[in-house]
Amino acid sequence: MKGDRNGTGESQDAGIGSRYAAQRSMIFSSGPIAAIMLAGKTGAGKSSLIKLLGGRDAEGNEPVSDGGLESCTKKTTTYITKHNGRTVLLLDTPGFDDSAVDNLVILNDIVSNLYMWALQDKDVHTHGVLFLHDISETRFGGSQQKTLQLLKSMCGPEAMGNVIIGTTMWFDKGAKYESQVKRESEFLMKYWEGIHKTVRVPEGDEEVANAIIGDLLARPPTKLLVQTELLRPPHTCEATTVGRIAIPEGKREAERLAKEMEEQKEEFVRIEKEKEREREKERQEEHRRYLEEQERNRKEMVEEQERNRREIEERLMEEQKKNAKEQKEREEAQQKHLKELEQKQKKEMEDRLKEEQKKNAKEQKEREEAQQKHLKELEQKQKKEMEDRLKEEQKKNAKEQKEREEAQRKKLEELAEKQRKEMEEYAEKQRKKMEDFEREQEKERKRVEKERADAIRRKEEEIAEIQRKADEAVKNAQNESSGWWCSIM
Ligand SMILES: Nc1nc2c(ncn2[C@@H]2O[C@H](COP(=O)(O)OP(=O)(O)OP(=O)(O)O)[C@@H](O)[C@H]2O)c(=O)[nH]1
Ligand SMILES: [Mg+2]
Repeated sequence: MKGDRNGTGESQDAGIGSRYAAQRSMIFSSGPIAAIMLAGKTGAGKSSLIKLLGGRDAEGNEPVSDGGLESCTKKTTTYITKHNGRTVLLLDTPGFDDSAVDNLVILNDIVSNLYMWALQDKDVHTHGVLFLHDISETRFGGSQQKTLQLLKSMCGPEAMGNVIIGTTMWFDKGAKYESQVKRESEFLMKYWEGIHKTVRVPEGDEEVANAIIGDLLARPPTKLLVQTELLRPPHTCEATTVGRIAIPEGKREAERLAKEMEEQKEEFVRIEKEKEREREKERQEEHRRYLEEQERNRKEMVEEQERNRREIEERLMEEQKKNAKEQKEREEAQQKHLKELEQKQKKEMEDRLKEEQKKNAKEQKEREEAQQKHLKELEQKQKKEMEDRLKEEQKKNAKEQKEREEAQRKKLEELAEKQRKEMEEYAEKQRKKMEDFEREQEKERKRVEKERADAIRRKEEEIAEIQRKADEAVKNAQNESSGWWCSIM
């Protein structure tokens, strides 16, 4: 709406535009049509009434009404119906509530529809507003008052003559009905002035519903204040009376909500931190308890083990004592039994031994006799065999001896022959050697003789020389002594 400066509505957003175009093609085929807005708190019965009047949306769907606490109609929707052959647009609106932000959204939604009607002034004639009020509500609460305020500022004093208040949720009779009647007059006097009329609207009463529509259609078409304001520049909701009330409130509330959200967020973070600290503390405490528990358990376990150990030891000792006693008894019994057994066995053995001895002695005797006999036979046999074998052996040995001697003799002869030959060869060799030796001896002897002769000759020569020298010396000495002797003389 903000950008719609030419007042034609062409620049409305594509969603609204296409929706409107669809509606238009259906609606305007039968000339100008009447438009009525239904308003009121959530659950007042707006959608039910439109359904009762046969209203259908552009897709042919009837409105959805619900008895839940939650608001059923979330978006402003135009429904089309016929009244005495005339096409009527019924604008189903969501109920205002205590939230200014939500109200701003709802208002924007409603206002955009009203603006479209105003733009189609020639085709769409606004015939008024049917405001439904739940008369069973005992209090005229905040959202009721807000709804009233917004509706009044939307309609403006002039259009209030085209507003019908329809009261719903009537009880049939009784005290509750009476109190509803009382509330109805109070409510009318206190809050509404200048309206066309009030009507009681029993649930599902088609006649009353149609009568209301007929009544509004009979009124001259009007323009709600907000429509008039929107047709003037700047064509914005902010510039309308209702917008000036709702928008700052919405903004304030939005800011308040944002602030609240921020505070809540901070509070949440603080609480979370606090919780985390507490959780940490609890965890630590839990951990400490767990450790203590563990320690306790461990101690208990150790004690339990100690107890068990002692118990087992005691039981073991008792068991051992018992076993020792039983063992002793058993041993004594065994000893006794063994003794008896031994005596019995001894006696049996003795008896058996005696019998055995008797039997053995007899058998022994028999065996000895048989053995004697057998030995004798064996001896004789062996003796004979020995003699035969000896004879044979002697024969054999004599033969073998003879053969051996013969062989030895032959061997000796061969050996002697061989030795003789060897001796001869050896003697021959020795003889040759001797001859060689003698030849060598001869040679040596000759050489030695020669050497000796040479030596003798050399010696003789030496002796001759020495003789000669001695002679010469003697001669010299004689010569000298004769001279000396002569001198002495
Ligand atoms: N007892 C009783 N119930 C009614 C009357 N009118 C409507 N109802 C029931 O009230 C419930 C709510 O009705 P709706 O038509 O959905 O109310 P609304 O005003 O459209 O509600 P929102 O869409 O939430 O704004 C439904 O179950 C209706 O059947 C009435 O006059 N008396
Ligand atoms: Mg509804």
